Amino acid sequence: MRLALVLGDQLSSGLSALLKTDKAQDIVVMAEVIGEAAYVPHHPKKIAFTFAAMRKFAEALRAQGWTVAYTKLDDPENTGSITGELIRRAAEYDAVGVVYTEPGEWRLIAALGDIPLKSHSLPDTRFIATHQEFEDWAEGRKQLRMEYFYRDMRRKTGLLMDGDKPEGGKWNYDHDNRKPAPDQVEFNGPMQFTPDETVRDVLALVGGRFVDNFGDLEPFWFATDTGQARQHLAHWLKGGLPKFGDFQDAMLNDNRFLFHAVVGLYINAGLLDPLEVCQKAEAAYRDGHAPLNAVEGFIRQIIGWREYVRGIYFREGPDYTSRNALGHERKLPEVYWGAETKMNCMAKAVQQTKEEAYAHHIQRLMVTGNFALLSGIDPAQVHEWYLAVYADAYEWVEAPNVIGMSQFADDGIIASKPYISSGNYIHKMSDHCRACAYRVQDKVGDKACPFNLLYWHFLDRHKERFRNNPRMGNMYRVWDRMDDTRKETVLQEAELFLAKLDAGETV
Ligand code: FAD
Ligand code: DLZ
Ligand code: SF4
Repeated sequence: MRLALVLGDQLSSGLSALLKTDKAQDIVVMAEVIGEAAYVPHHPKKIAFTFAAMRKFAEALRAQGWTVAYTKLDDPENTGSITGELIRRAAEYDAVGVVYTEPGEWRLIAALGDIPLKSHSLPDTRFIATHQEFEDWAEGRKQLRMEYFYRDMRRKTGLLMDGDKPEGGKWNYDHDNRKPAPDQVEFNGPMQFTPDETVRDVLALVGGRFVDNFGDLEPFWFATDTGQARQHLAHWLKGGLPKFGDFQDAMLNDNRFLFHAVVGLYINAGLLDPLEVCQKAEAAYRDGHAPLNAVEGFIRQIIGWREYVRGIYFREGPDYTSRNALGHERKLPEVYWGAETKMNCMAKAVQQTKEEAYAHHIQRLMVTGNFALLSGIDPAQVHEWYLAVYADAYEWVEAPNVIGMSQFADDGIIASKPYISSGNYIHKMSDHCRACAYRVQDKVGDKACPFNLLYWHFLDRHKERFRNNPRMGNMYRVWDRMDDTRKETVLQEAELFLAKLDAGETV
């Protein structure tokens, strides 16, 4: 008899550890443990989602005939760690060893590798590309650009293919996407579920144990099993997908989700299969329900970006999260933990993060990420924040997005130039600036938008590194043409702003 480990983000009936064990004799081990719940201060909604989905998945396995040894967080025998639980259960059941699917984090891979039990690690087959396929693709390339990898994934899955050609003649329809914020959003957002008994039990547990963590536990409306997640997906495919592409990058004061799918948490936890999600989106295109730019854009996020960042995480190795190519050392400001700020875009993104454990891609990249990069915040602290606060955050997907794409701390493995912008970009894509104490038009002075000041400060302090980057030439030409007195004022005001930030003053 062997143990089959199922982690909190492995809640898929087709998990390799389940396929390679036998429900007639092997025992599934699942455990809510403080080691996983507290290695970063996860958002209470994320912890509740994980535990509720784990409990329901355990029930579903039992209904299929599995024996599940499930440990609840407050069980008196709980040893507090995944490895501790495996050792305890191995002794209890006299197991000869443990079978597990590779975890999505180097920390757990190392811990399981050291376990004093006969153990067998299996590949996580819930992804489209294997590690070897990504390695083969990356081998010998000077630059690992997502676009080319994505095309291979299109060919491999057959999604949006017309024979061996891309549907519609182009691989990528981003050109038609990225419109500024719409006046009206006809979609009423993600499907919301009333907590059932399992969820209510978990809410009581999490509410009692994680009161000090950043984030609101309630209202809690996430789907917590595959059936609900599929209902949520169907609701979005009908109402959200058709406009997904157009307004993918837009932000609005009074609409947190716009046309986004809010499926990351369900796919990453295993409740939805990424291929199934993409096939359903493709069917919406083939049925004439959604346009190609929307469907291609959505599918690219999943079989392109999602697979690509995973490839990078595993290729780059365990030290990836401690990279700091730009030498940024500033402490993460309290603004990220909800301290008052006059910057409306930051206030909106952080408040929404606190209430929903969710922000969409552009809020993460061009508001909170942009601000951290421009301000020179230590990327390891930025990484921990993102890992903690989003319900969809697991290291394999979060770290490449934060360390690589957002903070350029990997020295350009993922991004060919830093994702930085002045306030102008936020102004163009949102209505945030209209309701802000700062003035986005002001480049200097009392009311100058901090993003405007910090943008030049960043370019100036990193000029040796970026001046010759072909994609940044224009930015430096504008800076070079500015007269010296103006440049000095900009830099002094940026310094003053950063000093206030460091001193914990309201900025
Ligand atoms: P949609 O906008 O509706 O997109 C659909 C799906 O595409 C997502 O659910 C996701 O599965 C996939 N996807 C889109 N962009 C990416 C991407 N860059 N990398 C990987 N998958 C992508 N995504 C996570 O799943 N977990 C994270 O911890 C995470 N951290 C991020 C941190 C930063 C700084 C940035 C810039 C992006 C991060 N992303 C992360 C990617 C993206 O922001 C989220 O996947 C997305 O916002 C989730 O919301 P959604 O389901 O509504 O996505
Ligand atoms: C995120 C999370 C949390 C909060 N709690 C648990 C837990 O108690 N037990 C568990 O098996 N998994 C949990 N997870 C998910 C793991 O942290 C995740 O499997 C690893 O980070 C690898 O991706
Ligand atoms: Fe953000 Fe600047 Fe616009 Fe204010 S003015 S919302 S700080 S971009």
